[in-house]
Amino acid sequence: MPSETVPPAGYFDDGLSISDPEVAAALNAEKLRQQDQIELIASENLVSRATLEALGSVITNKTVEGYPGRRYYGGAEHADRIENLAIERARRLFQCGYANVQPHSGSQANLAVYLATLQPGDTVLSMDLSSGGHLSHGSSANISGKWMNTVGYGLDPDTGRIDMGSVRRLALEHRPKLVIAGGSAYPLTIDFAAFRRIADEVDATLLVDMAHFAGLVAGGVHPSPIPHAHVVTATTYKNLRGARGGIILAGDAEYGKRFNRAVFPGVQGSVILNAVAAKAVCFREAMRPEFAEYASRVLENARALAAALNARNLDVVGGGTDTPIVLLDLRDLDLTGAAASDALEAAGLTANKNGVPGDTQPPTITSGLRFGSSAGTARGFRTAQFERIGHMIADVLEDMSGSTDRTEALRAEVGEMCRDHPIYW
Ligand code: DSN
Repeated sequence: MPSETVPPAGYFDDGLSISDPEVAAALNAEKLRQQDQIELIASENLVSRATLEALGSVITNKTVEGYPGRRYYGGAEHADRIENLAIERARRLFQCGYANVQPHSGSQANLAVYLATLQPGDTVLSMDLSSGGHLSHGSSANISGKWMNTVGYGLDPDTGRIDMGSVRRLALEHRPKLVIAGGSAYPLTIDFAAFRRIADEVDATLLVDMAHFAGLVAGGVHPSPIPHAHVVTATTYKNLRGARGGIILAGDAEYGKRFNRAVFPGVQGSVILNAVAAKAVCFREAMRPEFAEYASRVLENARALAAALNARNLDVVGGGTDTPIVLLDLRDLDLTGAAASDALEAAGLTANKNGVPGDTQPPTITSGLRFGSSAGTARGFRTAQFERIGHMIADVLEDMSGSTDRTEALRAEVGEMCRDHPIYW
Protein backbone atom coordinates (compact mmCIF):
# COMPACT_ATOMS: atom_id res chain seq x y z
CA MET A 1 0.00 0.00 0.00
CA PRO A 2 1.42 3.43 -0.91
CA SER A 3 2.08 5.47 2.21
CA GLU A 4 1.50 9.22 2.44
CA THR A 5 3.71 11.39 4.59
CA VAL A 6 2.13 13.40 7.38
CA PRO A 7 1.57 16.12 6.47
CA PRO A 8 1.20 15.08 2.84
CA ALA A 9 3.30 16.86 0.21
CA GLY A 10 1.84 20.26 -0.57
CA TYR A 11 -0.46 20.33 2.52
CA PHE A 12 0.75 23.76 3.66
CA ASP A 13 1.52 25.16 0.23
CA ASP A 14 -0.79 23.90 -2.50
CA GLY A 15 -3.76 26.05 -3.43
CA LEU A 16 -7.30 24.75 -3.81
CA SER A 17 -7.09 24.30 -7.57
CA ILE A 18 -4.29 21.75 -7.02
CA SER A 19 -5.55 20.03 -3.87
CA ASP A 20 -9.29 19.98 -4.62
CA PRO A 21 -10.13 20.88 -8.24
CA GLU A 22 -13.83 20.01 -7.82
CA VAL A 23 -14.47 22.55 -5.05
CA ALA A 24 -12.17 25.05 -6.80
CA ALA A 25 -14.21 24.74 -9.99
CA ALA A 26 -17.51 25.34 -8.16
CA LEU A 27 -16.07 28.39 -6.36
CA ASN A 28 -14.71 29.77 -9.60
CA ALA A 29 -18.09 29.28 -11.28
CA GLU A 30 -19.69 31.16 -8.39
CA LYS A 31 -17.24 34.03 -8.87
CA LEU A 32 -18.22 34.17 -12.55
CA ARG A 33 -21.94 34.09 -11.60
CA GLN A 34 -21.45 37.02 -9.25
CA GLN A 35 -19.56 38.90 -11.96
CA ASP A 36 -22.17 38.21 -14.66
CA GLN A 37 -25.47 38.60 -12.81
CA ILE A 38 -27.00 41.68 -11.22
CA GLU A 39 -27.39 40.82 -7.54
CA LEU A 40 -30.65 42.19 -6.16
CA ILE A 41 -31.07 39.93 -3.12
CA ALA A 42 -31.42 42.31 -0.16
CA SER A 43 -29.46 40.07 2.19
CA GLU A 44 -26.37 39.94 -0.05
CA ASN A 45 -23.46 42.20 -0.81
CA LEU A 46 -19.95 42.12 -2.26
CA VAL A 47 -17.23 42.23 0.39
CA SER A 48 -13.83 43.84 -0.06
CA ARG A 49 -10.71 41.87 -0.93
CA ALA A 50 -9.48 42.72 2.59
CA THR A 51 -12.55 41.06 4.13
CA LEU A 52 -12.04 37.96 1.98
CA GLU A 53 -8.44 37.82 3.16
CA ALA A 54 -9.43 38.02 6.83
CA LEU A 55 -12.00 35.25 6.30
CA GLY A 56 -9.40 32.99 4.69
CA SER A 57 -6.71 33.65 7.31
CA VAL A 58 -4.93 31.28 9.75
CA ILE A 59 -7.01 32.56 12.68
CA THR A 60 -9.53 29.95 11.53
CA ASN A 61 -7.21 27.41 13.24
CA LYS A 62 -7.66 28.97 16.69
CA THR A 63 -10.28 27.81 19.17
CA VAL A 64 -11.41 30.13 21.97
CA GLU A 65 -14.42 30.25 24.21
CA GLY A 66 -15.40 33.10 26.50
CA TYR A 67 -14.40 36.72 26.04
CA PRO A 68 -11.09 38.61 25.61
CA GLY A 69 -8.99 38.33 28.76
CA ARG A 70 -11.31 35.59 30.14
CA ARG A 71 -10.79 32.66 27.78
CA TYR A 72 -11.05 28.96 28.47
CA TYR A 73 -8.10 28.21 26.13
CA GLY A 74 -4.48 29.38 26.02
CA GLY A 75 -2.68 31.00 23.10
CA ALA A 76 -5.44 33.59 22.82
CA GLU A 77 -3.35 36.79 22.76
CA HIS A 78 -3.95 37.58 19.10
CA ALA A 79 -7.51 36.29 19.15
CA ASP A 80 -8.16 38.71 22.01
CA ARG A 81 -6.60 41.57 20.05
CA ILE A 82 -8.81 40.80 17.06
CA GLU A 83 -12.02 40.50 19.07
CA ASN A 84 -11.24 43.68 21.05
CA LEU A 85 -10.65 45.55 17.78
CA ALA A 86 -14.02 44.35 16.46
CA ILE A 87 -15.81 45.30 19.71
CA GLU A 88 -14.22 48.75 19.95
CA ARG A 89 -14.89 49.50 16.29
CA ALA A 90 -18.53 48.37 16.53
CA ARG A 91 -19.01 50.60 19.58
CA ARG A 92 -17.48 53.60 17.83
CA LEU A 93 -19.32 52.97 14.58
CA PHE A 94 -22.74 52.74 16.21
CA GLN A 95 -21.98 55.07 19.14
CA CYS A 96 -23.00 52.59 21.78
CA GLY A 97 -21.60 51.35 25.08
CA TYR A 98 -21.86 47.62 24.44
CA ALA A 99 -21.12 45.33 21.50
CA ASN A 100 -20.95 41.55 21.23
CA VAL A 101 -19.38 40.45 17.94
CA GLN A 102 -19.60 36.68 18.44
CA PRO A 103 -23.09 35.75 17.13
CA HIS A 104 -22.67 33.43 14.17
CA SER A 105 -25.73 34.96 12.49
CA GLY A 106 -28.60 37.37 13.03
CA SER A 107 -30.81 34.49 14.16
CA GLN A 108 -28.22 33.49 16.81
CA ALA A 109 -28.06 37.11 17.98
CA ASN A 110 -31.84 37.18 18.33
CA LEU A 111 -31.89 33.82 20.11
CA ALA A 112 -29.36 35.15 22.63
CA VAL A 113 -31.63 38.16 23.28
CA TYR A 114 -34.54 35.74 23.84
CA LEU A 115 -32.45 33.73 26.30
CA ALA A 116 -31.39 36.86 28.20
CA THR A 117 -34.85 38.41 28.44
CA LEU A 118 -37.46 35.62 28.43
CA GLN A 119 -38.55 32.40 30.08
CA PRO A 120 -40.18 29.63 27.98
CA GLY A 121 -43.84 30.46 27.42
CA ASP A 122 -43.42 34.23 27.78
CA THR A 123 -45.14 36.47 25.27
CA VAL A 124 -43.33 38.32 22.48
CA LEU A 125 -44.91 41.02 20.30
CA SER A 126 -43.30 41.13 16.84
CA MET A 127 -44.15 41.84 13.22
CA ASP A 128 -45.96 39.04 11.34
CA LEU A 129 -43.71 37.18 8.94
CA SER A 130 -46.13 38.01 6.11
CA SER A 131 -45.98 41.72 6.97
CA GLY A 132 -42.18 41.72 6.73
CA GLY A 133 -41.09 40.16 10.05
CA HIS A 134 -38.35 37.56 10.46
CA LEU A 135 -38.32 33.82 11.10
CA SER A 136 -36.37 34.29 14.33
CA HIS A 137 -38.97 36.73 15.72
CA GLY A 138 -41.49 34.03 16.58
CA SER A 139 -42.33 32.05 13.44
CA SER A 140 -44.06 28.81 14.40
CA ALA A 141 -41.35 26.91 12.51
CA ASN A 142 -38.54 28.48 14.57
CA ILE A 143 -37.46 27.84 18.17
CA SER A 144 -38.55 31.42 18.95
CA GLY A 145 -42.13 30.52 18.00
CA LYS A 146 -42.10 26.99 19.41
CA TRP A 147 -40.89 27.97 22.89
CA MET A 148 -42.51 31.40 23.25
CA ASN A 149 -46.01 32.71 22.77
CA THR A 150 -45.85 35.11 19.82
CA VAL A 151 -48.39 37.82 19.08
CA GLY A 152 -47.97 39.37 15.63
CA TYR A 153 -48.67 42.92 14.53
CA GLY A 154 -49.20 43.98 10.93
CA LEU A 155 -49.37 46.95 8.61
CA ASP A 156 -51.99 49.57 7.94
CA PRO A 157 -53.42 48.31 4.61
CA ASP A 158 -53.87 51.88 3.31
CA THR A 159 -50.34 53.13 3.94
CA GLY A 160 -48.25 49.96 4.10
CA ARG A 161 -46.77 51.37 7.34
CA ILE A 162 -46.67 49.59 10.71
CA ASP A 163 -50.02 50.20 12.39
CA MET A 164 -48.72 51.70 15.66
CA GLY A 165 -52.26 51.92 17.07
CA SER A 166 -52.63 48.17 16.77
CA VAL A 167 -49.11 47.59 18.18
CA ARG A 168 -50.16 49.51 21.32
CA ARG A 169 -53.54 47.76 21.57
CA LEU A 170 -51.91 44.32 21.28
CA ALA A 171 -49.24 45.28 23.82
CA LEU A 172 -51.83 46.40 26.37
CA GLU A 173 -53.92 43.29 25.75
CA HIS A 174 -51.15 40.66 25.79
CA ARG A 175 -48.53 42.32 28.08
CA PRO A 176 -45.47 40.96 26.18
CA LYS A 177 -42.11 40.66 27.93
CA LEU A 178 -40.31 41.48 24.67
CA VAL A 179 -41.35 43.81 21.84
CA ILE A 180 -39.49 43.52 18.53
CA ALA A 181 -39.25 46.15 15.81
CA GLY A 182 -37.54 45.42 12.50
CA GLY A 183 -37.74 42.46 10.16
CA SER A 184 -36.61 41.15 6.82
CA ALA A 185 -38.97 42.77 4.31
CA TYR A 186 -40.22 46.04 5.79
CA PRO A 187 -38.95 48.90 3.61
CA LEU A 188 -39.98 51.99 5.59
CA THR A 189 -38.57 53.88 8.57
CA ILE A 190 -39.72 52.56 11.94
CA ASP A 191 -40.77 54.95 14.70
CA PHE A 192 -38.34 53.64 17.33
CA ALA A 193 -39.40 56.24 19.93
CA ALA A 194 -43.06 55.18 19.64
CA PHE A 195 -42.05 51.52 20.04
CA ARG A 196 -40.07 52.40 23.17
CA ARG A 197 -43.02 54.28 24.67
CA ILE A 198 -45.22 51.21 24.12
CA ALA A 199 -42.58 48.83 25.54
CA ASP A 200 -42.21 51.05 28.62
CA GLU A 201 -45.97 51.18 29.10
CA VAL A 202 -46.10 47.39 29.52
CA ASP A 203 -42.66 47.05 31.12
CA ALA A 204 -41.25 45.07 28.19
CA THR A 205 -37.76 44.98 26.68
CA LEU A 206 -37.51 46.63 23.25
CA LEU A 207 -35.35 44.80 20.69
CA VAL A 208 -34.72 46.49 17.35
CA ASP A 209 -33.42 44.09 14.71
CA MET A 210 -31.71 46.44 12.25
CA ALA A 211 -30.23 43.76 10.00
CA HIS A 212 -31.71 45.34 6.89
CA PHE A 213 -30.65 48.93 7.56
CA ALA A 214 -27.53 48.72 9.78
CA GLY A 215 -25.32 49.98 6.96
CA LEU A 216 -27.53 53.02 6.46
CA VAL A 217 -27.36 53.74 10.21
CA ALA A 218 -23.55 53.38 10.09
CA GLY A 219 -23.44 55.70 7.08
CA GLY A 220 -25.64 58.30 8.77
CA VAL A 221 -28.53 58.14 6.30
CA HIS A 222 -31.06 56.37 8.52
CA PRO A 223 -32.13 57.11 12.12
CA SER A 224 -30.31 55.02 14.71
CA PRO A 225 -32.36 52.77 16.99
CA ILE A 226 -29.56 52.75 19.62
CA PRO A 227 -30.90 55.70 21.69
CA HIS A 228 -34.39 54.13 21.84
CA ALA A 229 -34.00 50.35 22.09
CA HIS A 230 -32.81 48.40 25.12
CA VAL A 231 -30.97 46.12 22.72
CA VAL A 232 -30.24 46.08 18.98
CA THR A 233 -29.26 43.15 16.78
CA ALA A 234 -27.90 43.22 13.24
CA THR A 235 -26.11 41.20 10.62
CA THR A 236 -22.87 42.39 9.07
CA TYR A 237 -23.27 40.99 5.57
CA LYS A 238 -26.14 43.02 4.15
CA ASN A 239 -25.74 46.76 3.67
CA LEU A 240 -22.89 46.86 6.20
CA ARG A 241 -21.00 45.22 3.31
CA GLY A 242 -19.04 42.80 5.49
CA ALA A 243 -18.60 39.20 6.53
CA ARG A 244 -21.44 36.83 7.30
CA GLY A 245 -22.42 36.99 10.97
CA GLY A 246 -24.39 38.81 13.64
CA ILE A 247 -23.83 41.40 16.36
CA ILE A 248 -25.63 42.55 19.50
CA LEU A 249 -25.44 46.19 20.57
CA ALA A 250 -26.80 48.20 23.47
CA GLY A 251 -26.50 51.89 24.27
CA ASP A 252 -25.85 51.14 27.95
CA ALA A 253 -22.64 49.18 28.59
CA GLU A 254 -23.79 47.88 31.99
CA TYR A 255 -27.18 46.76 30.65
CA GLY A 256 -25.53 45.09 27.65
CA LYS A 257 -23.36 42.76 29.76
CA ARG A 258 -26.28 40.36 30.27
CA PHE A 259 -26.06 39.39 26.60
CA ASN A 260 -22.50 38.09 26.95
CA ARG A 261 -23.58 35.07 28.99
CA ALA A 262 -26.55 34.56 26.69
CA VAL A 263 -24.28 34.29 23.62
CA PHE A 264 -21.64 32.17 25.39
CA PRO A 265 -22.31 29.75 27.00
CA GLY A 266 -26.03 30.37 26.38
CA VAL A 267 -26.53 29.63 22.69
CA GLN A 268 -23.03 29.28 21.24
CA GLY A 269 -19.75 27.55 21.99
CA SER A 270 -16.45 28.57 20.45
CA VAL A 271 -15.96 31.75 18.48
CA ILE A 272 -15.65 31.77 14.67
CA LEU A 273 -12.57 33.97 14.86
CA ASN A 274 -12.01 34.43 11.14
CA ALA A 275 -15.55 35.85 10.95
CA VAL A 276 -14.77 38.13 13.91
CA ALA A 277 -11.58 39.32 12.16
CA ALA A 278 -13.62 40.01 9.03
CA LYS A 279 -16.22 41.90 11.10
CA ALA A 280 -13.40 44.09 12.48
CA VAL A 281 -12.32 44.85 8.90
CA CYS A 282 -15.94 45.59 7.94
CA PHE A 283 -16.41 48.05 10.85
CA ARG A 284 -13.19 49.90 9.97
CA GLU A 285 -14.31 50.20 6.36
CA ALA A 286 -17.71 51.45 7.53
CA MET A 287 -16.07 54.25 9.54
CA ARG A 288 -14.41 55.73 6.44
CA PRO A 289 -15.98 58.75 4.69
CA GLU A 290 -16.31 56.61 1.55
CA PHE A 291 -18.81 54.40 3.37
CA ALA A 292 -21.13 57.33 4.11
CA GLU A 293 -21.12 57.96 0.36
CA TYR A 294 -21.83 54.27 -0.26
CA ALA A 295 -24.74 54.24 2.21
CA SER A 296 -26.23 57.36 0.70
CA ARG A 297 -26.02 55.82 -2.78
CA VAL A 298 -27.62 52.56 -1.55
CA LEU A 299 -30.63 54.61 -0.46
CA GLU A 300 -30.74 56.76 -3.62
CA ASN A 301 -30.46 53.65 -5.75
CA ALA A 302 -33.22 51.77 -3.90
CA ARG A 303 -35.47 54.80 -4.34
CA ALA A 304 -34.60 55.02 -8.05
CA LEU A 305 -35.53 51.33 -8.40
CA ALA A 306 -38.84 51.85 -6.56
CA ALA A 307 -39.62 54.93 -8.70
CA ALA A 308 -39.02 53.00 -11.94
CA LEU A 309 -41.27 50.15 -10.78
CA ASN A 310 -43.96 52.64 -9.75
CA ALA A 311 -43.64 54.35 -13.15
CA ARG A 312 -44.48 51.00 -14.75
CA ASN A 313 -47.62 50.80 -12.58
CA LEU A 314 -46.30 47.94 -10.47
CA ASP A 315 -47.44 47.61 -6.86
CA VAL A 316 -44.52 48.66 -4.63
CA VAL A 317 -45.44 47.81 -1.02
CA GLY A 318 -45.45 51.01 1.06
CA GLY A 319 -45.16 53.03 -2.17
CA GLY A 320 -41.37 53.37 -1.92
CA THR A 321 -38.54 52.80 0.50
CA ASP A 322 -36.39 54.33 3.27
CA THR A 323 -33.99 51.36 3.26
CA PRO A 324 -32.18 49.22 0.64
CA ILE A 325 -35.35 47.05 0.35
CA VAL A 326 -37.98 47.35 -2.38
CA LEU A 327 -40.89 44.90 -2.03
CA LEU A 328 -43.14 44.22 -4.99
CA ASP A 329 -46.65 42.76 -4.70
CA LEU A 330 -47.43 40.63 -7.78
CA ARG A 331 -51.06 39.82 -7.00
CA ASP A 332 -52.46 42.36 -9.51
CA LEU A 333 -50.42 40.61 -12.23
CA ASP A 334 -51.61 37.18 -11.13
CA LEU A 335 -48.00 36.01 -10.88
CA THR A 336 -46.23 34.15 -8.10
CA GLY A 337 -42.92 35.19 -6.57
CA ALA A 338 -41.46 31.75 -7.37
CA ALA A 339 -42.21 31.97 -11.10
CA ALA A 340 -41.18 35.63 -11.30
CA SER A 341 -37.81 35.10 -9.59
CA ASP A 342 -37.06 32.23 -12.02
CA ALA A 343 -37.91 34.45 -14.99
CA LEU A 344 -35.73 37.25 -13.64
CA GLU A 345 -32.83 34.87 -13.11
CA ALA A 346 -33.04 33.77 -16.74
CA ALA A 347 -32.48 37.42 -17.63
CA GLY A 348 -29.50 37.66 -15.26
CA LEU A 349 -31.31 39.48 -12.45
CA THR A 350 -31.09 37.66 -9.10
CA ALA A 351 -33.84 38.39 -6.57
CA ASN A 352 -35.85 36.42 -4.06
CA LYS A 353 -39.50 35.45 -3.88
CA ASN A 354 -41.03 36.98 -0.78
CA GLY A 355 -44.33 37.03 1.06
CA VAL A 356 -46.29 40.28 0.94
CA PRO A 357 -48.81 41.60 3.49
CA GLY A 358 -51.92 39.41 3.46
CA ASP A 359 -50.25 36.81 1.23
CA THR A 360 -52.16 33.55 0.94
CA GLN A 361 -49.44 31.70 -0.97
CA PRO A 362 -47.06 29.44 1.00
CA PRO A 363 -43.49 30.71 1.69
CA THR A 364 -42.13 28.41 -1.02
CA ILE A 365 -44.29 30.18 -3.65
CA THR A 366 -45.30 33.66 -2.35
CA SER A 367 -46.93 36.54 -4.20
CA GLY A 368 -44.04 38.95 -4.07
CA LEU A 369 -40.47 39.77 -4.93
CA ARG A 370 -37.92 41.42 -2.65
CA PHE A 371 -35.12 43.52 -4.13
CA GLY A 372 -32.14 45.25 -2.52
CA SER A 373 -29.68 47.84 -3.79
CA SER A 374 -26.65 47.01 -1.59
CA ALA A 375 -24.66 44.72 -3.90
CA GLY A 376 -25.32 46.66 -7.12
CA THR A 377 -24.26 49.86 -5.37
CA ALA A 378 -21.07 48.17 -4.10
CA ARG A 379 -20.03 47.44 -7.69
CA GLY A 380 -20.62 51.07 -8.71
CA PHE A 381 -24.15 51.23 -10.11
CA ARG A 382 -25.78 54.65 -9.77
CA THR A 383 -29.40 55.77 -10.07
CA ALA A 384 -29.35 55.56 -13.89
CA GLN A 385 -28.50 51.85 -13.71
CA PHE A 386 -31.08 51.19 -10.99
CA GLU A 387 -33.80 52.98 -12.98
CA ARG A 388 -32.87 50.79 -15.92
CA ILE A 389 -32.94 47.68 -13.70
CA GLY A 390 -36.47 48.67 -12.63
CA HIS A 391 -37.56 48.79 -16.26
CA MET A 392 -35.84 45.48 -16.98
CA ILE A 393 -37.75 43.87 -14.10
CA ALA A 394 -40.99 45.36 -15.46
CA ASP A 395 -40.16 44.00 -18.95
CA VAL A 396 -39.62 40.50 -17.56
CA LEU A 397 -42.93 40.60 -15.65
CA GLU A 398 -44.73 41.99 -18.71
CA ASP A 399 -43.30 39.16 -20.84
CA MET A 400 -44.59 36.61 -18.30
CA SER A 401 -48.13 37.95 -18.68
CA GLY A 402 -48.00 38.60 -22.43
CA SER A 403 -46.69 37.23 -25.71
CA THR A 404 -43.27 38.95 -25.91
CA ASP A 405 -39.99 37.38 -24.83
CA ARG A 406 -37.13 39.81 -24.30
CA THR A 407 -35.08 37.47 -22.09
CA GLU A 408 -32.17 37.12 -24.51
CA ALA A 409 -31.82 40.86 -25.13
CA LEU A 410 -32.11 41.63 -21.41
CA ARG A 411 -29.52 38.96 -20.56
CA ALA A 412 -27.11 40.56 -23.02
CA GLU A 413 -27.73 44.01 -21.53
CA VAL A 414 -27.19 42.69 -17.98
CA GLY A 415 -23.90 41.14 -19.16
CA GLU A 416 -22.78 44.48 -20.57
CA MET A 417 -23.67 46.38 -17.38
CA CYS A 418 -21.74 43.82 -15.33
CA ARG A 419 -18.70 43.98 -17.61
CA ASP A 420 -18.71 47.77 -17.18
CA HIS A 421 -18.60 47.30 -13.37
CA PRO A 422 -16.30 44.33 -12.73
CA ILE A 423 -15.62 42.72 -9.35
CA TYR A 424 -12.55 40.91 -7.91
CA TRP A 425 -10.46 41.10 -11.09
N1 DSN B 1 -32.62 37.18 7.20
C1 DSN B 1 -32.51 36.62 5.86
C2 DSN B 1 -32.95 37.61 4.84
O1 DSN B 1 -33.48 38.65 5.21
O2 DSN B 1 -32.80 37.34 3.65
C3 DSN B 1 -31.10 36.18 5.59
O3 DSN B 1 -30.18 37.16 5.95
